[in-house]
Amino acid sequence: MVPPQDLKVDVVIPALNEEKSIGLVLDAIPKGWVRRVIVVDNGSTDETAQKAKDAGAEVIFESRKGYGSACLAGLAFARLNPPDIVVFLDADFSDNPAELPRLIEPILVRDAEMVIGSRTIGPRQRGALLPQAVMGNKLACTLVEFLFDYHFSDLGPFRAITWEALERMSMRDPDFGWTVEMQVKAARLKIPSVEVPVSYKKRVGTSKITGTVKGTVLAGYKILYTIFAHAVDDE
Ligand SMILES: Nc1nc2c(ncn2[C@@H]2O[C@H](COP(=O)(O)OP(=O)(O)OP(=O)(O)O)[C@@H](O)[C@H]2O)c(=O)[nH]1
Ligand SMILES: [Mg+2]
Repeated sequence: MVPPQDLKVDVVIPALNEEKSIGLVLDAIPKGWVRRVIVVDNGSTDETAQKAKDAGAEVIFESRKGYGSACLAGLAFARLNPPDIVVFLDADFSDNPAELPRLIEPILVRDAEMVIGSRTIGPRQRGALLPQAVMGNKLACTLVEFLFDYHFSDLGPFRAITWEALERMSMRDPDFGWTVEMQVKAARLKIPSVEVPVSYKKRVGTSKITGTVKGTVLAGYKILYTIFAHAVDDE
């Protein structure tokens, strides 16, 4: 498929000390599909920002720490000149950016407004998703299905969503609850969502979340908390 000429797709990439991988990620993004790539540097102490600039990305800085804070800063920047679709992507080269059109196509041809790249239904390199990530995802998706009646098989970071749907969500989680917040809000707002398989491989560089005990505990806690908080809040 060729992208429609007037389609505006912005990619938002939160990045914290990813100098080894950020260039690989940016080089692999299919340029014809994307208007601009916004890398949000969250206080990296390495060459992440310079590498991202060298590879042609717009780099913004966010001093409030956390994955969600970085995403929010990227969206605040995008809002000055909003796209039609936002794609979120991690900076560690676990996902394959070349698969980006796969995430956009259901929005163009199938009336989907949010498309989750699912790593559990896609081919993944052995050991790319650690056992704690597989189990945590399964538990979270089971709870979301039970409480909100929407089926997801993953909380994967590689995802596309229309600007309009994203604005309706009023996203706010500053850290690890970001991905599940978006999915729970999609369910509550009945935003048409689909999943497509994406491939996943071992990250380049050092893990900050599921590869560390602290990251796993904090992320697991925050994800479950986010699901239950939305379940009891019926505004
Ligand atoms: N902005 C920001 N980004 C972060 C933070 N922690 C992690 N990231 C980014 O979020 C993405 C995911 O972090 P990872 O360390 O890969 O976590 P993970 O995918 O659970 O773990 P791996 O299995 O090791 O890949 C990467 O692009 C990181 O650079 C943070 O505090 N702030
Ligand atoms: Mg990762």
